[in-house]
Amino acid sequence: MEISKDHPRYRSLMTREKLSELSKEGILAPTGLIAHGRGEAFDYLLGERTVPAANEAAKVAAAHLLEARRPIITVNGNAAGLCAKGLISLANAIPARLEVNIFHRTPGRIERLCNYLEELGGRDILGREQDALLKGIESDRARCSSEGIGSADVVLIPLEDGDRASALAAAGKVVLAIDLNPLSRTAIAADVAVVDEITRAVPNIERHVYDLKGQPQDRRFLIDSFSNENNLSLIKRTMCKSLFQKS
Ligand code: PTJ
Repeated sequence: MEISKDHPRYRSLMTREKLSELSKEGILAPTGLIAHGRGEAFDYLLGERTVPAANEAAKVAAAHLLEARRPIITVNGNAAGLCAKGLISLANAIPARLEVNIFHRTPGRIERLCNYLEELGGRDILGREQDALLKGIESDRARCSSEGIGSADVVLIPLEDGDRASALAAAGKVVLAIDLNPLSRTAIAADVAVVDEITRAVPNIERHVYDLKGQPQDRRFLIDSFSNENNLSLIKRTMCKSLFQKS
């Protein structure tokens, strides 16, 4: 479909077209399009920008990723479709491994996602072999890689569902979420929820990773003084304020 560059929602429309194509290719799950629409609605309430509370959470997420012994970044269809290159770049900066771990799971889709990341420069992608189980999850959605999520101490989960986020937290892992919905079970279960659009959040976390390298004291101070609950309250207040400004 032809979209004029002058259209005020050009970027959003182009992203939708891209996701629609990736859904036809089996990279994005069909319901990933619905999840994207929910995200857009919340982003509208944030003014489609990184608000100060989200930037603070991004900084703390970067601190955790640098403090981790075995950091892992999980990748699903939406995360890959929206931000594959950004996630690869972040993984290299930390460094961390990427693991394809999807909700709507078929062996073919896992393979397609791994190939997609590799074609874009991703290395040592985990997920093809899923030889560990995450406790507290019914069905094969519990499956993960023992080298990746299974043995990770810190897990960054962009756009994850609430069950898996809670199971990761119950397994004692530090859970860092990227989720535009501050009311979601994922955002609440996380140790750090970055309530920001993934294509802004990921390069922002990477920027903080570079800033915090060689600063272990700053990292620990950031981690110790952060409250996810307080941060989510700030985000919700920002959203409410924007609702009243727009009316
Ligand atoms: O590829 P799969 O099979 O793993 O499926 C991926 C989806 C996203 C479909 C699956 O994990 C799912 O159903 O997720 P949920 O439970 O709908 O949660 C997705 C969350 O991501 C929602 O809270 C959305 O608000 C949020 N979200 C959507 N788009 C963005 C986003 N957060 C940040 N940036 C976005 N662009």
